[in-house]
Amino acid sequence: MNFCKVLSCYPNTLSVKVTKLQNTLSRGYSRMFYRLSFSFMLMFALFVRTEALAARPNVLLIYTDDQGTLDANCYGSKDLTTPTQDHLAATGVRFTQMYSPSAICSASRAGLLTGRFPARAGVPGNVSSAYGHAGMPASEVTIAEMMQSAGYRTGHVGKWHLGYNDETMPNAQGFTSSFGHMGGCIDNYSHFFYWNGPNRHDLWRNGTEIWEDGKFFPDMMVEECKAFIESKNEEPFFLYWAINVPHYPMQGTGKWREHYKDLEAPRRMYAEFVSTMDEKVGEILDFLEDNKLRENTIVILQSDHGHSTEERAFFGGGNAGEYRGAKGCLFEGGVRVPSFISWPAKIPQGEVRDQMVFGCDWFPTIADLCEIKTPQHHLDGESIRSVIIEDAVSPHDEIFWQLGSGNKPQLAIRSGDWKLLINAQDRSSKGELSAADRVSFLSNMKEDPSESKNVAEAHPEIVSKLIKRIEEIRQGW
Ligand SMILES: [Ca+2]
Repeated sequence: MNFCKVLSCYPNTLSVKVTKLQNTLSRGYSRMFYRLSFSFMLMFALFVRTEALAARPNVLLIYTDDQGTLDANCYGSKDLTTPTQDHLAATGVRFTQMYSPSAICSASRAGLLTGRFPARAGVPGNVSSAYGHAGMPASEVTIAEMMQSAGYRTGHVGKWHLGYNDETMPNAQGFTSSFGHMGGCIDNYSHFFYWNGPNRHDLWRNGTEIWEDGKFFPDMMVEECKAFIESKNEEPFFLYWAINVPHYPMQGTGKWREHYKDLEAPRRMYAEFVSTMDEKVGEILDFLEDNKLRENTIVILQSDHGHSTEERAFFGGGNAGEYRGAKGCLFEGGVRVPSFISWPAKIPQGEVRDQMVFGCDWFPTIADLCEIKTPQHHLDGESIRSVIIEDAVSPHDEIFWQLGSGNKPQLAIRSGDWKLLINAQDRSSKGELSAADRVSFLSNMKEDPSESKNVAEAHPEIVSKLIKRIEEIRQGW
């Protein structure tokens, strides 16, 4: 939290100004006149502060979990029912080329919350889901710390998966309020970790374990979001809703099981949970509307990476269309994600952006939209405010990924139309990868967006150039 001291904090600046005024007045005026003047100035200062804060937009950042590249109606999945996401698209801007910071949960969240490449933020892979283990270093400055320093109240609801000890849980990373699970996934009714043994309960409020046996976690998150939003509604809020859906276990509600009963498995189970998620998000948008907060609330919804093809996800169910890859790999289906921003008061509605943008961009973009200073250290994201509002060119002609650590992390770089993968994996099984393909896989995204053919051998000079660029980027950490 050293960053708080560095940032100019609006309330502190005011109190210094009032103290200076008090000293000046006390030298020249009678005691009573001074008291009246000081009271007036204090009231004026408080009025100015309240007005300034009231005019600032709220921010609701929704991070869905394992939602596939095209898994909303407005992205072309005709078999899904997703009215909330379609409404976000109609009342805001939808991206067709938004890349997630990584293809797995923890790393993607680290990139989102710090605005830095996950490996630079110390989280190239997944962190532990066991109590007592550290996650993202406490020294990293999160978006919540930035917002908090600027006078926002900050809340976390849902999944964390960025550290499971006192130093790295949400309350230590800038969130005044936190409710949810600390590990990678839970059963939505018992709130026990759902991956491997030993079986353990994982539900927390502000660093204390709580028990709410049998309650459906998505419903609880909705209630928590509402309670947070209305708790002190005279102050602007930053709410990070890391909704743990449609991540396995896929526990859609009865309404959606009935709705999709004729769809084939595993698409059926996945669709049930996507629509459950869409419905829960809709409940919060309605709540904002009912409380007259929708107009001046920046709502962002994005998936943390592509859909899962793990056994726990019935080996698939998500839809990446023509794109190769899925969760856990750096082909397009692992990192190209559905993404929306809606802010009816200030940004265009019903528009689509095809520019190449990146999940790390949300940190500086939110700062830019809320007129807040970003920290002094290096960010890898860039503000995409002008992309959103003016349809300007992307600030990026290059994006980099590192997934995992050690001798053979998966690496990828997109540079213009070229994309190179090193130590490539394909979790979607769309075609075979030869030994040479795994070493280096080059595609031209304009000519072959499905990354079906490795053209590394035909373009050795491009491969060398991109490998050199990857080495330069990685020298920074
Ligand atoms: Ca995920």
